[in-house]
Amino acid sequence: MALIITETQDAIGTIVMNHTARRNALSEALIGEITLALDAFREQSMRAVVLRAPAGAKVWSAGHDVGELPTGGRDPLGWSDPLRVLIRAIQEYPAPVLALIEGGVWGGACELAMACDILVATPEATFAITPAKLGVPYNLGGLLTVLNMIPLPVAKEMLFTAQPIPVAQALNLGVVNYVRPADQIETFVYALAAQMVANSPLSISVMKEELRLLSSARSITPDLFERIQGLRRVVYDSHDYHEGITAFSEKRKPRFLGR
Ligand code: LCV
Repeated sequence: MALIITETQDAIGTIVMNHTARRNALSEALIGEITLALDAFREQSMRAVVLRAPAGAKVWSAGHDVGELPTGGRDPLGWSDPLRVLIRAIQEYPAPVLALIEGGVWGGACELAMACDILVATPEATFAITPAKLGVPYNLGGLLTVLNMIPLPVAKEMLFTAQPIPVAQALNLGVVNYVRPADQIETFVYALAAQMVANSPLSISVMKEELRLLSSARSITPDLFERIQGLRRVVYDSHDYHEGITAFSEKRKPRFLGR
């Protein structure tokens, strides 16, 4: 069963995440279909991509498929983790990717939305960054995506509370470009995409890549890298990480012991 719906029109490719039974949880299978669609759009020289859930969705995406997280002893968000692969695919796609957001955006799906170039959401949309709720040590690249989008105090609030923020706050912060009602958002997003499609695709793709390189340019020493890896290993090897994952699958609140 296809987990996405794709269409192309006027050099704009559309990907509808359509695994609604699992609230578009970003499973390896769903991510695989999205990345294949992006490859096809690149082949077809699509000059803009719209990433969305079905119209009227209450959940844009429930984030990383928790059932696919390792149960301990292995970095849950390593370089080759499907979510990391998807984030890079979006950031490296050589044209604007517009997130059309309806409903709740959870966990790694927040990073997916923030990896897009333009975010347009309905008034009902919410954003929750949830590693702390699961006991997950979010990875450095993921935190950099967040930090490039959200002022530090608000990023810390979102990371430490794991609670959703309303789209009005996201708009005030500049995380979201526009808020439009559900009955107008589709027309608005495709008109915005059409404006970009009419401009030079070479100029836009180069500027998108320059901005990606500039926003990820950070000096990090081997000592610093190894210290961070060690800190994160303590977490994903901990009782609390295993408890967070287990509690989620057992549909109960986790009991974190701080070890
Ligand atoms: C697997 C799911 C999921 C799911 N995985 O529908 O950022 S990090 O570090 O935290 C990263 C590791 C990450 O992204 O973790 C995931 C963070 N996501 C969340 O915490 C959201 C978890 N989901 C929910 O809170 C609810 O599903 C929402 C509020 C999104 C929707 O609630 P609703 O009542 O509409 P259900 O909860 O009934 O979900 C429908 C089915 O999808 C599964 C869920 O287990 C259920 O499966 P069953 O029908 O087998 O019970 N599901 C939902 N989210 N992230 N599976």
